[in-house]
Amino acid sequence: MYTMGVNKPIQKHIHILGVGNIGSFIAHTLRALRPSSPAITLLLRPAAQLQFRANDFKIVMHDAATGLSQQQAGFRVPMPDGPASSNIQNLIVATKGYQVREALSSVRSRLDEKSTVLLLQNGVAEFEKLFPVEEWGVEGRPRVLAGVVTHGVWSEDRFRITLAGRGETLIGAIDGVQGGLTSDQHAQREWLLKESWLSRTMERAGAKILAPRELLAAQIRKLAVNAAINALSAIYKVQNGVLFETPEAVEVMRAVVGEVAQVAAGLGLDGDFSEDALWEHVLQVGEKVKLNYSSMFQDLKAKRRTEVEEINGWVVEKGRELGVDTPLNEQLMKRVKALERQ
Ligand code: KPL
Repeated sequence: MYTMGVNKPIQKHIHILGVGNIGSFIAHTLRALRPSSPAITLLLRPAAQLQFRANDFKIVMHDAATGLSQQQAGFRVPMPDGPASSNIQNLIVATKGYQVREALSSVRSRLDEKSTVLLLQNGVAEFEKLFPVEEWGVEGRPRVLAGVVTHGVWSEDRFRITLAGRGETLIGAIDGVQGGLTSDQHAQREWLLKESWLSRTMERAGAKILAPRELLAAQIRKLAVNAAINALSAIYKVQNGVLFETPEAVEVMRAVVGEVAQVAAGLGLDGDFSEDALWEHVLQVGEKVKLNYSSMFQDLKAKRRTEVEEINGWVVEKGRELGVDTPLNEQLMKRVKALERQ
């Protein structure tokens, strides 16, 4: 721990941007850390601040496996007249994938090369797209990690979440779809994973740290899960588990995963990305989150834009680049987009 003056410890600080289901879950987990939990500021919009106030400034989590509910308090929220421009040391971005750039812009002046940012979206985060040199300069870009979250979390009300299935959080350094970090970048990212306070704190909170090359592989496995489950569960308005009990849905999901496998084959990943291996992974995660309502189901229900473009749409786009046909992913994307418009 860093110290200031004689004995006065400076509490390390994490800001969280995007406090929906996953953001609330991560904030709750970090706040519950013992013997010491970090200071956490939730960067909430004014309307959300009112909702947070109505919830007594607490995040309540009901764990469906144990039947227990736990509440965490002591979160900070930005003061209307506070030092909004102070530097952010550690930022977790848990917004939807399509909101990340805007979210980062909103705190742009508070981030610099000494800040560490952890991105927690569905889909595949691409460093150069999110932190373009024209906007950030080569030197000014923060250190960036990305995480893959397979916990099943849903909510009836804001800041009151249900952990319907405990999955895992995997954290790694972004290597880009083309891969190929320089050895300098590699060393820097190895350092980030092993030494950075944020990744060590996330590790204390149960996250697993991946070697740099493993992140993209984990993202693609998760993408197979989301591509198979999310759109169908949203279209048919069912819990994740219902899909696995319905033979027609299983057939479609398997074929969707087959398309992801073909795209993955073109990405030159380490490991087994055959249709069988990816399907096995989808079955394993599907079992853990069978009682959950997928994020896409929840988004459509709440009339929010979904992440279908970042999930099935990403498969279609990469497929085009690689010359792989992905008609089922395209069809699912179109159907969800049509439902979004209704
Ligand atoms: O990531 C998810 C999501 O809903 O977005 C799963 C793992 C499918 C849990 O519902």
